[in-house]
Amino acid sequence: MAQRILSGVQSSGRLHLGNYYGAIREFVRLQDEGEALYFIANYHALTSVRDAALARRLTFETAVAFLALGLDPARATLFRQSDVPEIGELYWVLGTVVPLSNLHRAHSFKDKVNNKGIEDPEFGLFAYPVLMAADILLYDSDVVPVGRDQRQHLEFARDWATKFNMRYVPGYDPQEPERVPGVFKLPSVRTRDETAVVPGRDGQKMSKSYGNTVDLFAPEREVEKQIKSVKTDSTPPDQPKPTENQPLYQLLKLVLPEPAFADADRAWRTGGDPKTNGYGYFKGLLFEGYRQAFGTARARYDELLQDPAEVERTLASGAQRARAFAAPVIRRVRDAVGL
Ligand code: AQP
Repeated sequence: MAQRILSGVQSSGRLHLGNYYGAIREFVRLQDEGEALYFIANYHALTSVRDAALARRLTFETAVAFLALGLDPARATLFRQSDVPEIGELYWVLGTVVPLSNLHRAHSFKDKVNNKGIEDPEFGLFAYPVLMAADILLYDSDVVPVGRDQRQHLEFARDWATKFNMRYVPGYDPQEPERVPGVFKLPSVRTRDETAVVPGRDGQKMSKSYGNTVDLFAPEREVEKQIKSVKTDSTPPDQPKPTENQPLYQLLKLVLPEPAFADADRAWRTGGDPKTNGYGYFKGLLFEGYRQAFGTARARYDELLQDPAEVERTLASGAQRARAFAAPVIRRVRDAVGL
């Protein structure tokens, strides 16, 4: 049977190169490898987006971005998280097996609270991994492709599914899950090492909430400005440049096609002509590479923005398919716990 692949992206802001190289590029590849389901995580986004009109617009733009970047609704299911109401029920039931100590250990919660200096974080942000585990388990997924930042959440989902199966399924043995099947299937995580963490302009993980992104669909002039502000060191133009911890170098490697990167790499590592080997020159190369890599997707994005009815039809039919996948799982859950 075809593997079921599931992943999502929050509609919490403009999508960026980290979302693309860390996740969406792989989503598009995987739509030919199995039964792929991708959702727009608009419930998750409510932890940071506090304006209804903005939340709606970002949900729509995230759907448009997925389609523009190559997701084909004939081959993959694209839906809005909030169009599958079963998710709320599973979130609650799953919460009854989640140890609080796990949530206290969640890196992404700690990073967000520290980076944003939040003094009194809300329950929604704290419980985010529980909703994410429900997202993963509700569709009987086999594989979940994500960036490295999400790996811990995936491990939580597997642990809680095991705990739930052991509590509610007599004879369930996590060492031999084929003998007595659990209520939940245990999905495996998939992360590509070379793009596990895409650096932002400041060298930290590129993230919508850190203000360090290079956006996929912002006006070109804005993207050019973002690229110009990528952090570099003070190595003089005619000197060989370091390759470690250099967001500009890492971004060039991701965005430029192989032969163009080989040339850039050579110029980066040798000193020489200050006109061609300064950081400004490499930023220009990155901007040109970006235009070439995303020109077609950006044009498609602009077209789709003009056709909200078509996007809505795609999301509605995606939700219908997703609910059909969720139905047997939620039935098993209700049976198991006595609802
Ligand atoms: N910098 C990154 N490098 C590699 N992968 C990344 N992803 C995000 N940033 C990077 C991957 O993109 C997918 C969708 O992410 P998300 O938007 O749902 O959540 P996120 O990881 O929290 O992304 P942001 O930009 O950091 O959003 P905010 O700031 O709103 O929390 C995931 O697979 C993620 O791994």
